[in-house]
Amino acid sequence: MLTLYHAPNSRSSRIVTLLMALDALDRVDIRLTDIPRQDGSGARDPNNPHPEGKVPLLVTEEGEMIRESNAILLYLTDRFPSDLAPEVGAPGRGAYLSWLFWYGNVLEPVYMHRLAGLSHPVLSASFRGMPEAVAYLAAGLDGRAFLLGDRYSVADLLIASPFLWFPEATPDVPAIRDWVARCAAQPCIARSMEFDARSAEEMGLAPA
Ligand SMILES: N[C@@H](CCC(=O)N[C@@H](CS)C(=O)NCC(=O)O)C(=O)O
Repeated sequence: MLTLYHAPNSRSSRIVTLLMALDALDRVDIRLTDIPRQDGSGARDPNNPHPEGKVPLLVTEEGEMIRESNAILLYLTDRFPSDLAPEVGAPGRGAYLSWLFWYGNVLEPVYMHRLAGLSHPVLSASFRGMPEAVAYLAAGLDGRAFLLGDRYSVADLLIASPFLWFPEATPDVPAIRDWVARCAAQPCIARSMEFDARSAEEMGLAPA
């Protein structure tokens, strides 16, 4: 069985959301894991084999470790094919891969730079900035309900995730705000939040 190291209300919640959407929660052994949180609570869990003690971490039946949210999402959507992600060779696969990797390679760094109040010519030369990221996202949603077309996909699950955690960070662009609301309304989101609330209680963590 696959094993997922998961901390409630963290980046690994996105993997639980996918498992909910795939109805595949029973295909994965979910190990609830403590992590150091930005508010000073929590601590590294010695039972978590992630090289940096982070989550998410997926371990395959063969003992291979897969780290990084987008790599894990890709692995799981390839392993459990569904209408949430185009398979290799299917139309939309290129866009799917591009959005997954754009999230990790561009959106998250740019978002963190802004949160930290950082600006530097080296950063903007490599990543551009939030206005460019917002414009790219808005262009991607032009004439579409979701990033890959008229159907919710794992690209939406991942890229909308920071705006579901921090709604105040949602760009003030009607197409993006409406898309975030459509993503938030997916049943897998509510199911994943319920799972996290139960897991947090089980671990004795404060509610999110
Ligand atoms: N780029 C990684 C980031 C993973 C990450 O930073 N996870 C946080 C939880 S939101 C964590 O485990 N923090 C604990 C720590 O930094 O020790 C991914 O998306 O998987």
